[in-house]
Parts: sequence; C-alpha cells; structure tokens
Amino acid sequence: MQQLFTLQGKTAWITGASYGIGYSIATAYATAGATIIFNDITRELVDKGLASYAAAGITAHGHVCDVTDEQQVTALVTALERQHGAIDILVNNAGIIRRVPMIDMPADEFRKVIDVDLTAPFIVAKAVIPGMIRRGGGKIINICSMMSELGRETVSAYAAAKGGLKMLTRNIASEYGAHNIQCNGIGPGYIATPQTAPLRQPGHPFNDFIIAKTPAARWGEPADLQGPAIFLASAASDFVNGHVLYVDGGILAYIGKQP
Ligand code: NAP
Ligand code: GCO
Repeated sequence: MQQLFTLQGKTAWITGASYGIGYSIATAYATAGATIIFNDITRELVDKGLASYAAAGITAHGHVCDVTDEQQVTALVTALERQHGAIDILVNNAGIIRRVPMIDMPADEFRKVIDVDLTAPFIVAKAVIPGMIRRGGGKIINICSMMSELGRETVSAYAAAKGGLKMLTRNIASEYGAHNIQCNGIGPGYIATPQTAPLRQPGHPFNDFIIAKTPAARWGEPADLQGPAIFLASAASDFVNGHVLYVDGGILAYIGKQP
C-alpha cells in the first residue's frame, strides 16, 4: 500500500516555491523520493530557497523564471527536460493577491493578478504537457483557493483568477486524460504564510472571523497541505481527474460559529 504513495524516481517542478505553501509541498515530495525543481522570480529568492532546502537536507534545483513570461518558461522546460527527462509532476503554485475594492482597482492591476494566478498556470502546463505525453503520462496540480468557490470584499481579481483556475484544471483533465495525465486542484483554506500575514495581525478582525468560520478553529499550516499534495502526485490518485481537493479545515461546509 505504501508503494501507492511513493514519488521515488519522479521529477517534480513546483513553481514559486522558495517559501510558503510551495516550499512545504516540495519538501514533502522530496521526503517521498522525488527530485525537486523550483523557480522564483528573483535570484535572491531562489538562493534563499536553495539555502532553506539545503538546511532541510534537500538537494533542490532552483531556477530564476517569471512564470508569466512564456519565453522564459519554454526555455526553462527545454533545459529541465534535457537535464532531468520529462517532468513527471507539475505544481502550479506561484501566485499573488491584491486586496483592493473592485471599483478602486486599476485594470492593469486586475490584469496582473489574472496574469500570475491564471495565465501563468496555462503557460506552464502548456509547456510541460507535451513531454508528459511523450513519457506516457504525468500529474498536474493547480493551487486553487476558497476563492475558487466563494467571493469576499476586495479580492475580485484573485477570485476571478482562482475560479478560472478551477475550470482550467477541469479542462486540462478533460483534454489530456486520455494521455494518462491527471490534472487536479488543491484548494487551501486560510493558511499561515507571508501572503496572509496582513490578515493574521493580533487583533485584526479578519483573524477572529476566520477562526469562527473554520470548524478546526485555527489557521491552516503549510504542512497541512503535504498529505493531500502527495496523494494527488502519486499513483494513489491515478483515477482522480478534474477534482479540486479542498484542504480548509471545513470552512466550505460550515455556516460559521454564532457570535
Ligand atoms: P506566497 O507566500 O505569497 O508565495 C508565493 C510565491 O510565488 C512567492 O515565492 C512568490 O515570489 C512567487 N511568485 C509570485 N509571482 C511569481 C511569478 N510571476 N513567477 C514566479 N514566482 C512568482 O503565497 P502562499 O501563501 O505560499 O501561496 C502559494 C499559492 O497558494 C498561491 O497560488 C496562493 O494564491 C495559493 N493559496 C494561498 C492560501 C493562503 O492562505 N496562504 C490559500 C489558498 C491558496 P515573490 O516573493 O517574488 O512574490
Ligand atoms: C484573502 C486570503 C485568501 C487566501 C486563500 C483562501 O485575502 O481572502 O488571502 O484569498 O489567500 O486564497 O483560500
């Protein structure tokens, strides 16, 4: 049964994984036997990530690549496939958020969020899928969000992107399932990372709100995503396709604690 969950001999590329959720998923994959490739947008971040992986005893391969730049992505995939062979597992993790009331948000800022959170997963998956087809299959995992299902004030661009990412996930599953490619999503709840640090400040009303909205009565930790990520990257999920696995402590199931 353990063989179902091993990643031994697999090559995994996790985008934007110098820290945060991507780093946590990458360390779990390394522990499960995978070779780890990650990218980030600056040399400084990649070096920071390499140091973190090394401190955890992991020999990771780090590359500077802006996932919104199709030329950079295509060149990196060519180099990775030459060095490692086809990429077995892709995690589209890189993402940004801008919390601005919609009517105050400049269109170019809206486009930037869509570019990173939706267009980039398209660009990276488009570059990786041909190699997966040649190799006889692969796993694609898109990091979606509560905002793939729910809206809230100030996150219109992010919700639009993550809602689209859910449907892109389903479409890749539909279009490439016949090539033994499984494409699924992970929908984290509210996780304690730099991205949510502004919401977790002591006394911030949103902090209390999320605790009341989460049956687990706590913020998630990046480590909470490791088991689900291994499941979706392993043979254990070979007949799971087009699914978004919500790892949210129960938020989507719960009306919230009575004040
Ligand atoms: P994070 O701490 O902000 O990390 C995001 C990573 O992506 C950073 O390393 C960032 O680099 C990188 N990145 C951003 N734009 C990039 C680009 N154009 N090219 C390459 N790398 C880029 O975020 P996180 O909390 O770990 O979240 C990771 C993913 O999970 C995101 O897709 C996010 O939307 C999603 N998510 C997060 C939560 C949560 O509660 N934290 C919940 C649900 C879903 P920089 O430092 O240069 O920006
Ligand atoms: C926000 C938060 C959320 C989380 C996550 C929830 O401002 O509402 O940043 O969007 O990042 O996406 O799943």
